Parts: sequence; structure tokens; C-alpha cells
Amino acid sequence: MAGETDASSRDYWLETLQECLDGGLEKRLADDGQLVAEAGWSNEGPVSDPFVASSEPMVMRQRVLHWGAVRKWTFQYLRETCATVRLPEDAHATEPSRECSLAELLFGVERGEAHLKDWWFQDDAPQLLGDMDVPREFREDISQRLLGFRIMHLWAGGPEAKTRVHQDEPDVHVWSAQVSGVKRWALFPPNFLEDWFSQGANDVAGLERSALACGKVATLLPGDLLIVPHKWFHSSRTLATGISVNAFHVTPDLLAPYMWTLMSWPLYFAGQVEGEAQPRGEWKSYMQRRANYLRRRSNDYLMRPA
Ligand SMILES: O=C(O)CCC(=O)C(=O)O
Repeated sequence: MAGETDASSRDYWLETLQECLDGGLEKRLADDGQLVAEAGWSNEGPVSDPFVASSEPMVMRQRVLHWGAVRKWTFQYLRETCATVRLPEDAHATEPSRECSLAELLFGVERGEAHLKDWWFQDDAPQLLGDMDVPREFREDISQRLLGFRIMHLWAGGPEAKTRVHQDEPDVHVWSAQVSGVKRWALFPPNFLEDWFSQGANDVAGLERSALACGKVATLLPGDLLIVPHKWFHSSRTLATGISVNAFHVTPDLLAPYMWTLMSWPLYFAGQVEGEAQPRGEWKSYMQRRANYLRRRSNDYLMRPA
């Protein structure tokens, strides 16, 4: 049963949901539950924007199959092309994590001993951006338009690498492109836990039933793309060792909360924000990397000739 956390708290039930997923719920969702809808796409004509209208997760099969990354990126390729990159061993660790080379980390991933999470690769290895393009559905992005960049991460997971069920903290939609391997995602609507609480529910069997009723599953193969809409809970599990790239997508309705989040990162990092807003340990390295990136980007911007 979920740790020490108070049984009336959201964290407690999130942990319990994770235990249910690990204990077979995820497999039941995949076998009997709802699959994430598949959206058609085209490289011609006007861009349809099906997901923003519906706010539902969607899979676009083979959306990035044309990426050079899908053809070229093996673990060996990344080791060779990014030979000098060094990273924290675990970007989500609660304590400061040992630093190691990307090559070392990738060997660990292949052995099923490490998980490359949230690698801020644009900064460390911008050459990798040449192996992908942003699908046209996401090109009109407020972060790109106002700040000149979109936040992207590279992930690599071996057997059974997983992320625990969570909501992303920044106010963004996320798209995730599977470059190689196979990953299974479970997704739950933003109001899932609140609705369950408001019905006075407080038992594991009930949580499992609700999760089965509203949860959705997607299994991504190389070249497929998944859209995780704003505030949807999600967890992921690697079924076959591989690599994926995800990106934040900021639509006009998310502009204000997104900008507040960006502005708060340096404050969080400097420890200037009190109480609940203090970053949890695992966010510290995440924020540090982003604060550094934003500082460099603003220097580039300020020093750009008129
Ligand atoms: O790509 C994954 O495996 C997980 C990504 C994720 O959980 C996230 O972007 O919040």
C-alpha cells in the first residue's frame, strides 16, 4: 500500500493508482479499456487541429516516420555524435545525482539499469535537431513565436523503464514522438481524482474501477506520435528498448500560465518562493538546466546585433 502519505491526500491515491497500474491494471486497460483515439493527418492542405478542440489524447500513427532520427538514431549513434555530453545520472533524483557521460548512461539503459529522462538535448547536442522537424500541427506554438524556442526532451529507456503517474507541472500540452522501441502510455483525465474524491470514494477497488472506466492506453511504435493534452495524468512504460523525443506545445489559452511558470523557475531555484511552491527535489536539476538555458538564450538575444 502506498507509503506513509495521508490516505485523504491526492498523493496517496496517485501512488495507489501507480501500484494498481503496476499490479495489472495497466495490462487490463490495454486489453479491455479504451484505446487513445487515432487522428488522421496530412502534410498537404490546411492544418486541422483536432486535439485542441477535443482536449482528448490522440495518437498520430507514423507521423514522424520520415524523421532522420527514426532511420539513424541507435544508442551507438548517440554515443558517437554526442561523445562529450555529460548529464546527471538521474535527472529526477531527489538528491543531487552523480554526473556521468551520456555514453555511460546509454550503456546503462541498454542493460536495463538506467533510464535517460528529460534530457534537455537542444542545449547539449543541437546537431540532433537536424534529424527531426516539428510536425505542422505544432508549428504555430506560442513559446516558439514569443521566445524563439520550444522546450524539447529526449528519453531513452530499457526493459521496464517507466515514469510514474503524474501531471506535468508546466501548463502545456505535450507531444511525444517514438523514435525507436515500443512504449505504452496510460492516461487519465485532469479531473479524474477530484471527481472520484467528490463522490466520497476512498477504496482501492473503487479507484481501480474508476481508472478502468476513464483511463486510456496508447502503445507507440517507431514513427508514432502521442498528444498528451494539458493536465492529463499519464504514466509510461517501455516495452521494447528505445528512444523518444517530446516537446511542450503552448496554445494561446495556455500563454499566461506558461509564462508564469517560466518566470517562476529562477525564483524557485533561488529558493525565493515559500511554502507549497518550493520545488521538490527531483525538480531542482530540471529547473537548473532550464534556468541555465534561459540565461544563455537571453544573452544570445541581448547580444544579437540590431
Ligand atoms: O516519455 C516518457 O516516457 C515520459 C514522458 C513524461 O512523462 C512527460 O513528458 O511528462
